[in-house]
Amino acid sequence: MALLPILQFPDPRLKIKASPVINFDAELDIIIKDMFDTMYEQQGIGLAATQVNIPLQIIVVDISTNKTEPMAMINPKIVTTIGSQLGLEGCLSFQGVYDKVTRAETIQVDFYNASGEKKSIKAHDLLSICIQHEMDHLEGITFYDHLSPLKQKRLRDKLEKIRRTAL
Ligand code: K1U
Ligand code: ZN
Repeated sequence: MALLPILQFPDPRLKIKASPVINFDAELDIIIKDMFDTMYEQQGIGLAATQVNIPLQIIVVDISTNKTEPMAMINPKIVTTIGSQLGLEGCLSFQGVYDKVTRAETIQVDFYNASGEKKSIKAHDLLSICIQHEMDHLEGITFYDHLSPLKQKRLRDKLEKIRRTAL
């Protein structure tokens, strides 16, 4: 089992736009396995390759309570969105802070699985929020970028306090 270090805000590498995966090979399988290990170890429900300093279009998600619904999505594309929802979000690159973000309620996502097969799913509620959050990471966007300047300042102050007391 390999645990990957997670980049922490405001690391500039979180702003890098990820490139499409071209080779569906053993190296990709290792990256995906390490990303799941890292996500589960951190009690996350999602992780984007950008967060572990791999600038490729790979996300992993599992919103189940007992780690039974792992899904790796390669080169994901949102093809349809319906409605909107306001949900509380966290991020493993912003440990200990949460805020509300407006996202599409339902999305249809086309992607490739680790074997290079084309797939499509419809996602609602938390799964929809999580996939949109992770796909944002691939564009170099974090949930912080969705907040107002005032909320961004409050979040930065809270992060600073958390990190200061953790030392
Ligand atoms: O991208 C990440 O850093 C993972 C992030 C995904 C996410 C959580 C909540 C809403 C949107 C996206 C996390 O998993 S942070 C951990 C967390 O806040 C959480 C864990 C379990 C259930 C709900 C939230
Ligand atoms: Zn995140």
